[in-house]
Amino acid sequence: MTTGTSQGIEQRRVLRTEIPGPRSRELHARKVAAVASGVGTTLPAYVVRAGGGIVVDVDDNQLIDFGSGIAVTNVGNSAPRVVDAVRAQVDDFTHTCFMITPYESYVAVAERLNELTPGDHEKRTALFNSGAEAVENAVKIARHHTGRSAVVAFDHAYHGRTNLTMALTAKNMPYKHRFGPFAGEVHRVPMAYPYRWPSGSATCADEAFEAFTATVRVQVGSDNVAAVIVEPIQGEGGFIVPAPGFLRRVAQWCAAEGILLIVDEIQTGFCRTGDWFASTHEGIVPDLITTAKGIAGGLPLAAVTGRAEIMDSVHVGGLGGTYGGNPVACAAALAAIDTMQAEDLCGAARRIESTMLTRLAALAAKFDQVGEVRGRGAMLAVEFAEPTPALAGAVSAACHRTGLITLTAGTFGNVLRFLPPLVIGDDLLIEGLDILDAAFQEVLS
Ligand code: PLZ
Repeated sequence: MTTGTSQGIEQRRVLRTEIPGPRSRELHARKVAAVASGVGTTLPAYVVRAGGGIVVDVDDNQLIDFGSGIAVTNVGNSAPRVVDAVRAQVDDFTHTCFMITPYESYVAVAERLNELTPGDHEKRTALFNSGAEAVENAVKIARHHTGRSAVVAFDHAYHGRTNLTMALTAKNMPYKHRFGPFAGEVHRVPMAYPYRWPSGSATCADEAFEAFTATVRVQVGSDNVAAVIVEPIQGEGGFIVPAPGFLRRVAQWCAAEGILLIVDEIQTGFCRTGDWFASTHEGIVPDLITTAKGIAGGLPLAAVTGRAEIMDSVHVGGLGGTYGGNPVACAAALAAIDTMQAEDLCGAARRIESTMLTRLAALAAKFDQVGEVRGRGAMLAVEFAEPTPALAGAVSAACHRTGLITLTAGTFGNVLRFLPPLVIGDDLLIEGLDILDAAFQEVLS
């Protein structure tokens, strides 16, 4: 666990100016003039350095990171092993294109993913650059293997911003609005979302499963469906943990119908939920699994890992891309995975859960605007009962002003989500939770 300093940065909050400070505001004026306004900014404090769980801005403020760049820096920012591996790789070579002249690190990342992902069947992996690209490729592979075209996705799902992944993503604003027409053959089914299930959480899993099978059978036809794609905890949708048993039944049903199960672990993967992958908690073994984000400690890398016979059904040359599995990103991934193993970051995520859940439950008990506290490991959230962004936005803004990086989520924008780096020290975690308490107090009482 990171205590004291990390990458030379003391692991505590320091506020020297208001947030954002004067130099950040200057940079932000340049951003507004130069960068397309469609690219938003959650907290316009411009970063100069980061290490462990601290982000340092241009005004020399030290912010506590409860976002990890959206579940990416699980090993901490500029994790020492990642920094060393990237430096060494950049010295040796930066790019050849794996499809032209290959190198060992790509193969080694594939071997590690084949071993770490759920299921002890034979697997193969292909590497890409972003989560959306991995999802696109998982769908390509599933279609090719099955000879079927339809894909089924869930309410509240998020799978990316490219054309096919926009079609898979559920929420219109901001992801899809006026960006259509979208890719065809994508069908949507209800998610077993206990907190907002109309007849209550007790009936949620059964009714959602009935609705899922009925929709697929009646509206799509099971034998037209190549794949069902699901996040084992829905990320952007609001850290929705599916009702117990729901995903297991979906997985069993898919297997019986010859439908492939693609589990999107892009946000949940790499120790985030207290295990290597959240599928394990659900007792499901994906046919194909997509990973990205936490895989490489901040360098862009993504993967599709799956059953060997499915992955190898694609003709030679059918998968690839110029940068997929770039050697610098692969070096970072091997170092990030080593870090997770050496420092038992799955155990760290479980410890973060026990510290944070107690504090979040206390907030829920104190403020009746809170509807539910939920999540797993270091992927925890507070959903406000009112399905509007007002309270989550106001609490998050209060955190930002006082030096804590927090993110919101949810179909209704009413979820505060917490994704601290898994190396965060206890002191920093508690300091962050104290700031959160004060923000709740300021906004809600
Ligand atoms: N699948 C489950 O969480 C990315 C999106 C941020 P990329 N989530 C963060 C934003 O607003 O763009 C994500 C995810 C799941 C796929 C993706 C897409 O991954 O690397 O952003 O393409």
